[in-house]
Amino acid sequence: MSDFVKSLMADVTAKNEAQPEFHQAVEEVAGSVQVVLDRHPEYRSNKILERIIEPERVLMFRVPWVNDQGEVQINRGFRIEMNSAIGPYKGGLRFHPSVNLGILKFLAFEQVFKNALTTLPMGGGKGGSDFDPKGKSDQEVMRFCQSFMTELQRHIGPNTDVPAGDIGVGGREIGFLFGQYKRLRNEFTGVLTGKGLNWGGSLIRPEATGYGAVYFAAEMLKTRNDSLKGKTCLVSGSGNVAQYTTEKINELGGKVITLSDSGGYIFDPDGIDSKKLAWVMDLKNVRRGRMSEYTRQFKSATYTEVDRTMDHNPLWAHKADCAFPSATQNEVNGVDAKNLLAGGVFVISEGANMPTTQDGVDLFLDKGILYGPGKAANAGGVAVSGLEMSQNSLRMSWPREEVDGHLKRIMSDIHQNCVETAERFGMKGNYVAGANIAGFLKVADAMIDQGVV
Ligand code: NDP
Ligand code: 2IT
Repeated sequence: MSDFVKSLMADVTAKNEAQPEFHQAVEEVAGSVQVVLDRHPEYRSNKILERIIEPERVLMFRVPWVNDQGEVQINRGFRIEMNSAIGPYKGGLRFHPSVNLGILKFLAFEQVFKNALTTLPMGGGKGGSDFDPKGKSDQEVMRFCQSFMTELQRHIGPNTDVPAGDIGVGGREIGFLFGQYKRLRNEFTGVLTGKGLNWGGSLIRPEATGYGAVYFAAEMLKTRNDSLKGKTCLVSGSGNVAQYTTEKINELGGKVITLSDSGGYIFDPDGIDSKKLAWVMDLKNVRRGRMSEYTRQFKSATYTEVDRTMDHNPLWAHKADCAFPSATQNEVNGVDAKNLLAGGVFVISEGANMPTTQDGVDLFLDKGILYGPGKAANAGGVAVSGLEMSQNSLRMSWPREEVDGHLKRIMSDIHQNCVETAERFGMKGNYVAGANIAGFLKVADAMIDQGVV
């Protein structure tokens, strides 16, 4: 680590106590952009990186609501408005009991660079709550969403800050949040993305993150004159991103042999084909059940429960060609990374945000495999959110093929930008450096143009 990064990290850790995920995300970007700062002293004298790591605004608020038993519940709500240099704050909302300030700051920080890579005019933000939607009735989720939006609405707007979904926030939650915003503000605007199709949503938005992560993998494979056809793939998670990752891999001729949730994972050596995937989608999106039920339905599969005493996740130890971590942060550690390499995996496209720990990332880069970091590989979701905003502004909706065409082109442009930028800064084939530097340059130049704000 250089002296600059060391002293920056000493400041970051002192000022942002107990936020290990935020420290981790900052350290990775700082390590990548060091070479840029050396070549461009104006970024250093303008304290660009020091400004980027300080959110423009952090909102934290009480979310009181009443459960079905009539008891008062209190959750904590957040919105991190990280950076608006290139457009309105944009990024998802996460509802999960693990949510805290540090996790949302890491996500908002990553979002700034990701959104810059999409080629669309979006700043970075993230928000959410420690509310756990699991086991709650639709009525409870609605009351929670209404209370959450009652405070959030005063801070957001279609030209200010445009939230969307993330873990625990899908179509149902976006509907309840949008309804309350409209009621309180008396305006029908594109203030959220991921909306229903008949009230301002965009075709392909539900599919976009997963499809995009697979398009990104296909682009990486293309650099080696290869494709996804016939490739065996490991996918983690079983939510929005994992589902559409699986759908697109199947479409392109690959085979998915794993899926998971926080309880455990299933291994299905016959592959999770479109019929099995339809069953998983019903299980997760309609019945809101657990992956453990899969083996009762499909005898070809085995289920392994999560064992927190293990130093690795056995999902990543299966033999395969490609891996798509699509559940959550730090789900692939150094031991998992070793296991992936030992099992033959040479393509990793991250659907989740920061799913790999730094020692894992270092190992992948060391071995020179095709490693697409989340902020590039999963940018398709927010990119189509940007297209939803455009359609809302035009008061139009584009056909499926048109949005999918834009998504494909954007993923290919992001890939190209990562490749060229890494090469320009002497790190050929390093998509981490490429993504971090390309995202940084766009935001840094906009910040310089706009003065010290
Ligand atoms: P969902 O809520 O739809 O699904 C999340 C999945 O991950 C579930 O299977 C869930 O299991 C599992 N999971 C969540 N937290 C944990 C945990 N702590 N340990 C183990 N498993 C966990 O979320 P998404 O699919 O939308 O998001 C998945 C990842 O993709 C996240 O990292 C998110 O930030 C990222 N992402 C999402 C985008 C989007 O458009 N939705 C865009 C870009 C990135 P369980 O049901 O048991 O909780
Ligand atoms: O992490 C992400 O990029 C998302 N959760 C999607 C954000 C968005 O605004 O669509």
